[in-house]
Amino acid sequence: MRQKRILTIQDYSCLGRCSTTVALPTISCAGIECVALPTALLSNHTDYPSWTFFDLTDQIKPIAEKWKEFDHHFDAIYTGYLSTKQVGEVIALCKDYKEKDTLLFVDPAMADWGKLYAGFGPEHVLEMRKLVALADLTKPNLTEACLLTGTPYPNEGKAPFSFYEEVAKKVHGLGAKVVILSGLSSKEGKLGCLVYDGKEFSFFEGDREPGSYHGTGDLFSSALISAIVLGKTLLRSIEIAHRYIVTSIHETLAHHQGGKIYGPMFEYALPEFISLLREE
Ligand code: PXL
Repeated sequence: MRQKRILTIQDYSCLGRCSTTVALPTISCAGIECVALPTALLSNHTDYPSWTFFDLTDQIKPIAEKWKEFDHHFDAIYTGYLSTKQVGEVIALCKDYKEKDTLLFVDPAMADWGKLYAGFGPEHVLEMRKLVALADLTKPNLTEACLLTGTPYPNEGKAPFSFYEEVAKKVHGLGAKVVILSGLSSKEGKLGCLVYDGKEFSFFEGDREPGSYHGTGDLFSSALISAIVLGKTLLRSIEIAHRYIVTSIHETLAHHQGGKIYGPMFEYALPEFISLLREE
C-alpha cells in the first residue's frame, strides 16, 4: 500500500509539548509521513507566563509555490494553532489542494475554558471562521465552537445536550462538512464528542481523567487525523484518539512528571496507539 502523507501547518513551540512537537511524533508513529510546515518559532507555548515569537508567515507562500514544482500528494492537511495574519495565507494554500483529493482537517486551536488563548482578539475568530468554512472535518472544543458561532459560552461548559446539538449545527452551517464538537461534559467523570455531518448526530463518551493538561487538544487531533487517514471509521478514530490521551495522562500521573503546562507524557502511550491502529 502507498504510504500516506499528512501536511500539518502550525507553530513550533520548543518547550511545552504541543502543536508540531506533538503532531510529528504521533503521525510518524502511525506510519504516515508527516510534512510539517512551521508557521512560527516560539521558545514555549503561550500558556507559560511569557515567550519569544519568531514569525514565519512570509515563508508560507514561497514554500507552497516551491512545492508546485515537485510532484507530491497530501492525503490530508491538518491545520492547528495559527496567528491571526497567517490564517489568510493558510486558506490560500489549502485552496490549491481543494481539487486534489486532500482532506482538510481544521483544528481551530484558539481557545479553551471559555476564553481565547493569550494574544488573540475577536479578529482572530473572524479569520478562523473562514478557514473552518472550507473544512471537510473540523474539531472545535465547546469554547471554540461558541466563539465561531457567536454563541454565549455556558457556565463551565455545562449545558443540556440539545445545546451541544445546536452549536454543532451552527458550526456546520459555517460550511464545514463534518463537525466534531469535543470536550463535552454531560456527566461527572465523563468526556464526550458530538459528531454532526449535516444529516445525523453521533456521540462518543469516554472517561474524563482528573486534572487538565496543556496540549491534549493537539494530541487528540494528531491521533484522530492519523486514524482517519489510515481508513478507520470516524467513531473508531475518536475512540483511538481518546484512548491515546487517557493513557498519556495515566503515564504522567504514574511518573509524577510532565503536568499541566508541560503537557502529558504521550511518548509512553505511543506503543499502545500503534497497536490500536494496527487492529482491523
Ligand atoms: O495547544 C495549542 C497551542 C499551540 N501552540 C501555541 C499555543 C497553544 C495554546 O496555548 O500557545 C503556541
